[in-house]
Amino acid sequence: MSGTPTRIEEVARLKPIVRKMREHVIRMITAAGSGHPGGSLSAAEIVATLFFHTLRRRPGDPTWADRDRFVISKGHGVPIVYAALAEAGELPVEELASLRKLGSRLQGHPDRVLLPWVEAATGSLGQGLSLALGMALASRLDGDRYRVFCLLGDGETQAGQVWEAAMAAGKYQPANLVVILDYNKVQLDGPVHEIMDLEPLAEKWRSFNWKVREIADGNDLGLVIEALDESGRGGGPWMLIAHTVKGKGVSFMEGKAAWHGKAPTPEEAKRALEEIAAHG
Ligand SMILES: Cc1ncc(C[n+]2csc(CCOP(=O)(O)OP(=O)(O)O)c2C)c(N)n1
Ligand SMILES: [Mg+2]
Repeated sequence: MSGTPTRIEEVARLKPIVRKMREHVIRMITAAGSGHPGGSLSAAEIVATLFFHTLRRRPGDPTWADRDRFVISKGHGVPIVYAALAEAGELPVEELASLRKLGSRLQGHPDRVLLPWVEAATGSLGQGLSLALGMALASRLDGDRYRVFCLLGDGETQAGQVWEAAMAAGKYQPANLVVILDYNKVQLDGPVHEIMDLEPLAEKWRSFNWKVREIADGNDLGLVIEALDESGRGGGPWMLIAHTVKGKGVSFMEGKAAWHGKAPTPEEAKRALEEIAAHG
């Protein structure tokens, strides 16, 4: 067969990659003895689609000037990015076990100096969208040579700086900025709607002059691919509200704030890996 793959073919190609990424997340956080499984697992389909379908990148060349940029603003979720880089062949799989170790390139939050595959040091929540907006405006000055994608957490969008960036993007209208919100409904210590409800969320972003599209199930590869295909063609700024499940793929982690920032025990990791292998 030749030509552009169909969406069904892309889903079939990405599915085993997503499963392996989830396995890497469990293994590396267990080896580290600390980390954030919940928000890494909820974003697996989004990050896999970006790295293996959407982003224009050059293997082995992290600073290629025309690469599409991806800023993971919810920096604590970076294990899912390390997992994608390992599957893409940019990081040795064995290195994943060095997560959060002193001197490792794989810090608990991304470090661009140590690891140029990540675009920005993030993890102080609320800052990544401002960085991404700056990159998108720079791209426009450079003749729109690259696109900029940014992943936000839902709890993260309670930070005021997110709305400053939202307002600035509404004014400057960077066509090549695409933001994906990992709307997993859970933040560090409880449900988002109880701590500081975001709703009506789509209306808020629309009123800031953004194009808004909801992804009814952000853990459904076909829906994620479809949304990124549309928004990746320009016409932004785009806000894709992806309804996801925190801890997706591991039944005892799903929807539980307790698994926001805790490593599984070796026994829990074994159960998690069995489930991912069975259903992933
Ligand atoms: C400015 C700032 N305040 C607090 C924290 C601590 N913190 C780390 S993760 C987190 C919760 C984030 O929730 P959410 O955005 O919903 O992340 P996800 O569910 O995707 O893991 C908090 C408060 C931080 N990293 N930065
Ligand atoms: Mg959340």
